[in-house]
Amino acid sequence: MKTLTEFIIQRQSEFPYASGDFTRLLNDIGIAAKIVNREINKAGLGNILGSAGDMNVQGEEQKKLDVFANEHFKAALRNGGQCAAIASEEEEGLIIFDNEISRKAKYVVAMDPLDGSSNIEVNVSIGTIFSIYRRISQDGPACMEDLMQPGNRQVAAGYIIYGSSTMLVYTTGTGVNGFTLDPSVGLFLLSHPQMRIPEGGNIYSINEANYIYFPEGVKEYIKYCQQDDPPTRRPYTTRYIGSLVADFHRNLIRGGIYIYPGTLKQPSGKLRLLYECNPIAFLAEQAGGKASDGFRRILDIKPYELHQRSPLFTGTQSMVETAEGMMQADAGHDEQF
Ligand code: P6P
Repeated sequence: MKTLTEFIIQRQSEFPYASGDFTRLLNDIGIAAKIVNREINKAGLGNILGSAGDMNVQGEEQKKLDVFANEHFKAALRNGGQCAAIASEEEEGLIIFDNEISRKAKYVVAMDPLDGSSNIEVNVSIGTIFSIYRRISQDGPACMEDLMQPGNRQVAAGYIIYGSSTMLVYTTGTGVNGFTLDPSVGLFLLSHPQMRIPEGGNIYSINEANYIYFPEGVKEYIKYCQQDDPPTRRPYTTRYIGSLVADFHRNLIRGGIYIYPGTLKQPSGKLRLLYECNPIAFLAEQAGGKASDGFRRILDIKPYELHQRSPLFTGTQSMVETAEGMMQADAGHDEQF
């Protein structure tokens, strides 16, 4: 089976930036992923579980593994020399690598070092999400402008899912490929070439506890999913892990829709555009699926700040379009919130 490095090098000729820098950048991410994976897999044995005793910029309790993952991805990207700056869920501001080598780096990275960390203590799959852009600024330190690019400017995006097995799934715009970590040799091996989201999915993923706060279009879509209509495989099955990477990965393989909509309490939703919605949207589209905020294509949204949030409807194209239709039909009739 082909290793991640062999795969990237073999396809390097397809990259307009085939200087080897991207290969090294993706490998840096792979190295950090293996280190984080090792800690996650034995989290119950050491002192790495539980709260770090601090809140992140989002006002969410930081877990020790959140901090561990953030530090290791930051170090791998800084030391690798291919990344000029990172935006991280665990960092309030832009982290600029202002050293001689990184100032000349071509890329910047937005990442969620450990998404779904509230699931760590209960041994449920969690993930790392990353999004890679070519910087806009020329030589010298990177700047905010480099991260304020719409998702359609991503050169690559992916995630690592730390589950029953550990996988790295990524795209550079020519399809989605999945690599499974063989811990016995410490290599990611190509196990899922050219992944495609199946049409005709019948799984919907949404936290229905927020039902009364949902916009009418979402309420309508949930009722649609629950109607008895065997020819369209309804009622659908509902699956909600509470870990975006795990819910998306299942839908990528089985087909389905994941929705985190805007609500009365959080009109822009909970998920962050830069390092959750954009990378997932790039993967969804590259696998033949779709991703929007219910109205606009996620990848066309121009960011205005690092941690801005966006509603997310993503997965099997026809399922997303049905949900969008209900959102848009209701949009003009009455206030959404
Ligand atoms: P809720 C995890 O905190 C996360 O950002 C996503 O991974 C997950 O899909 C979502 O939030 C879960 O949020 O409000 O349903 O617990």
